[in-house]
Amino acid sequence: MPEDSIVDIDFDELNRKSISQPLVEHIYTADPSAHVFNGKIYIYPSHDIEAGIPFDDLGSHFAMEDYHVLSMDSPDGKAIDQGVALHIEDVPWAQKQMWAPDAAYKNGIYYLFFPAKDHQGIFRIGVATAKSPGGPFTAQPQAIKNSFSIDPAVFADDDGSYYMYFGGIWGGQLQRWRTGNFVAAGEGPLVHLPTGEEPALCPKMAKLTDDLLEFAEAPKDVEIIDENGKALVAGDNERRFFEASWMHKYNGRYYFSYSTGDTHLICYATGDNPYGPFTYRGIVLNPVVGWTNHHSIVEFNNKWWLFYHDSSLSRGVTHLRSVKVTELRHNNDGTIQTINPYK
Ligand code: FUB
Repeated sequence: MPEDSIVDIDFDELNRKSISQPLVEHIYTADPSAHVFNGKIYIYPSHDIEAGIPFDDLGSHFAMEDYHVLSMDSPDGKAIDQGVALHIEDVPWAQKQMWAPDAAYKNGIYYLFFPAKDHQGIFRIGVATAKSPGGPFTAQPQAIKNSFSIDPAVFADDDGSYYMYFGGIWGGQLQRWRTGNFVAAGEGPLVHLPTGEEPALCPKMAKLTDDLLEFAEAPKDVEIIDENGKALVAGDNERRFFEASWMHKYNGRYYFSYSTGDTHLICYATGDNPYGPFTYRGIVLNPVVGWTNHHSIVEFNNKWWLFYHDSSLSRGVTHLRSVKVTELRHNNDGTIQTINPYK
């Protein structure tokens, strides 16, 4: 990830123009996955820290070591930090970099899904369970079999099926799995990537087993197509997938949303079933301060909410972000109104 140029920003002015303020300020939080459990909003973010690791294009400076869960009675209420929900020292298979997590509930158990690098330096996705939504969570001893890359988002469909969407290119290593096996050789963010008119790398998805602890099927590509039915190409940086998968369902349609990474947008694509294909429809959120853009979309009290982050509180430090929330509106034709994070 290239360093963003932030030196010229007037942060006091920016914060005045911001459509929302950080939900908490005592810690840095990012990548918010929001869910409604027992009538309350629970947010599962990354917990950003200053680990003193130099910036590089593979995100080594995102060296997070634990997760905290935030809870809110309503989107305009106070966010309460529930404390440490899971620490990397309590995850036997994980070595470093606890990146964007997600959560789910089934049959009296709360599940935390999270990516981290294993002891070979390969991103895997793990599961931890708890009796209450704020944790503490107990990790499974091994990562999910055949899991790889980052940013799990678990979607519970109306028929009781659960699906995980995941993947991220560059630091998220998705490009190293093109053959189906991890290719360790070759350094730098751009190796192994398709280019130009080649089809873009797809995010991945898999149905979960009944106990939500494993994949019930081999991961499949999530195809994102344009209005003519053609797969988005690798050179289409303003529309192609980079990271930060999310799924929500609105009026019976499946909305797959994601970050475009180096063009800093949250985009969305719609389909008529959880496997896709999904047709590109537009932009959910324009770029925020900081390099990354990452979100979740959830319904609460008959309104829809976008949880997202920016680096305004840290005055532009890319790896010190803060989660925020704002209302999201669907138009009558099912499209989403694009949100500008600063007025
Ligand atoms: O928080 C670390 C990484 O930054 C996430 O996994 C990505 O989605 C990006 O937000």
